[in-house]
Amino acid sequence: MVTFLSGGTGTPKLLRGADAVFPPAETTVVCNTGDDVELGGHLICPDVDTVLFLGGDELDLDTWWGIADDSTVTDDELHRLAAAAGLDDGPRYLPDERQTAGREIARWRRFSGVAEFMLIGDRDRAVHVTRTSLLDEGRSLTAVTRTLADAFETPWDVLPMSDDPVASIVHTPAGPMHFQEFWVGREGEPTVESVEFRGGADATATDAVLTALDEPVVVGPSNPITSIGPMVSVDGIADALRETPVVAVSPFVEDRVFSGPAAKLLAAEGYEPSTAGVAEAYDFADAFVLDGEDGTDLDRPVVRTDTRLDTEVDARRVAEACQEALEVVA
Ligand code: FO1
Repeated sequence: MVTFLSGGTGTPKLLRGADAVFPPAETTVVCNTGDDVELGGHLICPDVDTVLFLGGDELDLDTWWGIADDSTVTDDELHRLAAAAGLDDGPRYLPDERQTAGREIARWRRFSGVAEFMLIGDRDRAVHVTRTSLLDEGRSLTAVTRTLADAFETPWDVLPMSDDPVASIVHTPAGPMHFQEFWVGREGEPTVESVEFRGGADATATDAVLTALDEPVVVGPSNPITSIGPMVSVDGIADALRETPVVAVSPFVEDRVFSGPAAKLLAAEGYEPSTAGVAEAYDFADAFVLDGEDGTDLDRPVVRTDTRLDTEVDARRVAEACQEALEVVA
């Protein structure tokens, strides 16, 4: 058995070719939910959904989010209506008092659906309507995620990191904003002063997550701050990671990042934006998989390979390196 910790791109790219090394029936994927937002009343869980859609062979592999070839009829109409009504485009974060009203799981991440600032495809939206409706019927996010995984025939056991709300809030000179507002709405441009995982101190890990973390863990080349950081902020998860063998794949080659805002966010949190900074942030990791061109000298065992993840063949190679590293520390 093995457990992967996943954000929205790096770890899913690794999972795409990991099945030859880590059989899906023996694999659990714990997904970040700090990126989740409620948009127009529907809860969107981008990192969970990327894993669900990947496992169901439905993921848009150009963007690594959303469903391939999805239509956008509703999104188009939302924008047409807003323009016709003279309503400004988003992100339209709801007033503070609305952030803690309504369903608890959506705290601190509630946006109006007027001219929605994230592109939601029609089939994708059906997932959010189903998820939100099942939550409103009284099911936990863990139970709903498993139901959706069944519907997509996702081969892994897919778990949200917690059933409690944890919102990744980026602090900028212009004030705090949710990660999705920073990343999608403002194209990752604002200066980042710090990142807060609001709710993390009060959130607990589910029994399902704690059971999964009894197994050896692979942290894919995810963003250490906004993909893995929210998980580590949840009560019980950091302790569980310290107790089990953990191998982490660096999302950097020395100080070159493969993609995304990892460098900016690491620097904002006081870490060097590099493999060395990732190793410092991951004090719970027992070994690392680094790129063959990454000469960083770490204080823990290292397996080197070409860590590009452009194809399934790449992913299999990196998965094999993860297995080799786990054998060293397990
Ligand atoms: N990313 C974008 O850059 N633009 C979008 O409009 C967008 C919409 C979107 C809708 C559903 C979903 O599950 C993900 C979506 N993403 C979009 C990706 C998302 O913002 C991030 O890449 C992840 O949260 C990071 O893991």
